[in-house]
Amino acid sequence: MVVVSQPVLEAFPHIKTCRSTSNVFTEIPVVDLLHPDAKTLIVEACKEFGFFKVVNHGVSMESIARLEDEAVKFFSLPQPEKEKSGPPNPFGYGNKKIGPNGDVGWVEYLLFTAATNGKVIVPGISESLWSYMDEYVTSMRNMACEVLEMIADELRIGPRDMLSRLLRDEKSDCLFRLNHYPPWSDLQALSGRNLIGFGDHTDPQLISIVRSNNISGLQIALKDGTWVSVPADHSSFFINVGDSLQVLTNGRLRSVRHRVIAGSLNSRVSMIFFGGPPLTEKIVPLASIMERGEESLYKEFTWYEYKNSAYKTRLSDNRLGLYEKSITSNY
Ligand SMILES: O=C(O)CCC(=O)C(=O)O
Repeated sequence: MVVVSQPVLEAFPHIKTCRSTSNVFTEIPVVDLLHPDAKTLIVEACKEFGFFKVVNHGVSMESIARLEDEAVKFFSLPQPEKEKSGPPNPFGYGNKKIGPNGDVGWVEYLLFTAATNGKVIVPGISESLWSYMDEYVTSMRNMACEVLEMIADELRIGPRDMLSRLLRDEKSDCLFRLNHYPPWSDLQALSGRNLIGFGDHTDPQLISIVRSNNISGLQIALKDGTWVSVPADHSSFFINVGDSLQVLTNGRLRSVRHRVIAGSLNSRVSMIFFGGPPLTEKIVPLASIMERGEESLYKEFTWYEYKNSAYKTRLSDNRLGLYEKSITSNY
């Protein structure tokens, strides 16, 4: 267990707290990937919440557990050992500081590229962690592509691989992240408030797949802005729609704002695959989705431009706002 003390929090006074919410997301859409109605349920969930849970996914619990064990081993190393894998520039180990613009959270993490054409070596990562990660990332890319193909089918937007090709491309810009939220029970000063592990944000990519151990903490914002807690389920995956998929579907699918609350008593370990397109890809509403006379809600940009502009903002900024035209969506 990682023991934290009051001076640690004082050294990071910008770590935010929030009021506890008693709203549990009980109506979370659950999609059985093998069910004949899966694609319809996925699209409904992406329109309403930008978020759903996947079961019957075919990823073996053994491969997930192996990776989780290696991640726990890494995060249990003495701090100076972990620091040898950092700072994240952008890949590697980070502690409390998230990104370059002053965001902090009660989290430590490892960030890797998940490109199909080779990896960026991070020092201090064991052979077994690399190999379990490779295996896991391959399963996640396949799952993300399967979901994107179901979306393309259901929305009738041309060839099935219209969206998934962006993640299969050898220049795709996918990422993989391991997060560890240490317990903070000895921080008495919080007096009933919750500590933010990962501040609220939307993911800039097309799609993200989150899996965690059985400790809750993930929350999403509903359309009306209410925050709801997602009950943990270590054997399932949670899928988020990202900003790029919202743009490609001209607002039909909703990029979901989410955050993580760090638990006071138990460590949370999560693993997230972020499906991003090649840097040169234009992120504009697909011609095949637009109805007659429908206008794009967004100004044109490439993934490279969007990624760079997102990198200059704070987590909670409305990054897509810069690219929105002043037209109201019908969806
Ligand atoms: O740790 C999690 O469950 C989600 C974290 C997250 O949203 C992120 O890393 O972008």
